[in-house]
Amino acid sequence: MSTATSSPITVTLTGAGGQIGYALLFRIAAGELLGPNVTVRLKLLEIPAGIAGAEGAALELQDGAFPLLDSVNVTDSAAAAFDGTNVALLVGSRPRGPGMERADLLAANGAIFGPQGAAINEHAASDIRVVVVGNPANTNALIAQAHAPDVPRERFTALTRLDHNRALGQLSAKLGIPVRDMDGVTIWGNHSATQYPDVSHATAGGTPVRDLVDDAWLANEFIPRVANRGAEIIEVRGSSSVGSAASATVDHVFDWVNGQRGRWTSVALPSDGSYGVPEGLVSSFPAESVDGKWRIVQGLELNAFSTSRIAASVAELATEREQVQGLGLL
Ligand code: NAX
Repeated sequence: MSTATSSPITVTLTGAGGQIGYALLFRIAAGELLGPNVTVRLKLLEIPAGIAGAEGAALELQDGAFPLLDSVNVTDSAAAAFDGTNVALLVGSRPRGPGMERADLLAANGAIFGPQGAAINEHAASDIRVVVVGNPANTNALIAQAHAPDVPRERFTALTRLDHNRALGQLSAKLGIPVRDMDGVTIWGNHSATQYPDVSHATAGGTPVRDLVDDAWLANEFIPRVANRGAEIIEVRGSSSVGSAASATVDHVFDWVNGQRGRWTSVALPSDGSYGVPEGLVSSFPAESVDGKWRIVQGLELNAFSTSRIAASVAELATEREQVQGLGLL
């Protein structure tokens, strides 16, 4: 039985009327996002077309009688939604429609994430932490961060924890070793098919993964499977990842706030220049949560294969940054 011990934390969820939002809400209300003793005020931001979905979810939250849930507010106003926010989960975004070019997609999402970043800058609590889930997640996070000049930039992150968890799942299935005995896996770069799932420093049951698998399996099966897992899920279940995406979002925030549970993870955050990634690009790195802050794991040696794979994904991020700069979104 949990006993609430803290004053409420304000969590804002955008896209709360959507699929991932629905899966996230019940885990947040159950105390899995922040911990079993933390009470939560939920603010749900939707566009007018999604308000009914968010309101329906709010009714169900009421019916869940969650002891840790203080209140639920549904709004289509970003200013109201981010007022006093401590944790922002930016899930709502504009999906790519038929015939839509990538530039159109970036522009449509810039129109969402720029104003949301500005509203966070103006209204959120001083300890605001942001995770962007809505795609293209890394560049959406970059846009939001650029519109929040008063917020330390490392408070803006994008989700690559799902890719990280997918990598752990694939390794576990291949080696017959539980995920809890894995360490040192990294997702580098963009949350896209160019991402680099890297096991060069990984161990499974204490043994280096490189001693347990061969190069061909890594290059031809593991890396493409992890990088394209989202498409595989769509093919098999007929719609995109929902429960696993919500679960990874919970993992990301829980570790950020409460500290690492033993091993490093993967987080997309504004580069400080580490590993040659141009400063400011929101790129995935190996990271540990220390005293409530993400710290990039330093000093890893990168072989030629890793270097070229990271460079390819980072080049894609740099192109996206140029495109949104060209559109006047930064
Ligand atoms: P849904 O289409 O089910 O839900 C999206 C919701 O966002 C809708 O209810 C919509 O009304 C709302 N929305 C749109 N614009 C908004 C705005 N300006 N403010 C507030 N709400 C807004 O999509 P869902 O399956 O929930 O996926 C959400 C996003 O997550 C998509 O962009 C998707 O591509 C992305 N994903 C990211 C992943 C990651 O690992 N980073 C993995 C899963 C997922 O693909």
